[in-house]
Amino acid sequence: MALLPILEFPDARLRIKAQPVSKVTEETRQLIDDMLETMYAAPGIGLAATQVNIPQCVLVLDLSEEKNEPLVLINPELLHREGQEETEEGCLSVPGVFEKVKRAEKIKVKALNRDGAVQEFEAEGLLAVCIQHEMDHLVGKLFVDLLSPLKRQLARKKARKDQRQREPGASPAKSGRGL
Ligand code: GNR
Ligand code: NI
Repeated sequence: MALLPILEFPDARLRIKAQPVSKVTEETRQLIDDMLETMYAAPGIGLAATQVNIPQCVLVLDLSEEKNEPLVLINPELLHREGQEETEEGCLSVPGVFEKVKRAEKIKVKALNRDGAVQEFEAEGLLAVCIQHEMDHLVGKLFVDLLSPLKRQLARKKARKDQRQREPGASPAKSGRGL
């Protein structure tokens, strides 16, 4: 098992469209185990392979309190979506930014599991939100892309500012209002 570095906005590699997994192998399962470890350590409730610089259609989730109910989706497809809900989202690749995003309230998903078997199920609430958020990562989309231009701009500025503060010296902070 290994902790994988998580790419952060505005890294261009977050925009790469992931390729479907042609065959679920031991290598895929190794990636899944590393992704789960990375997600739990972050900590987060979901992680897409794109975020760890592996452009393959693989995502992991765990919304349980005990962090012992991992969900693995390989080559996920949305078969159905209905309703709309607004939830405050965050993203491990956009640290420090939390904004409300509108998504389908209920979805039906088809995907392979870690054994390569087809699974089909319905999801709603935070699980549905999270699956849609992770599937967006697989097509190079971030939740900040769904915000109004003004909020997206603010998110971009905040991300830059936070990055400067975490890596002092890399790019000196501007004076004034920090924009
Ligand atoms: O940990 C995460 N929490 C979260 C909260 C609300 C909506 C989506 C998410 S996903 C996020 C982890 C992440 O960035 N996955 O891509
Ligand atoms: Ni994310």
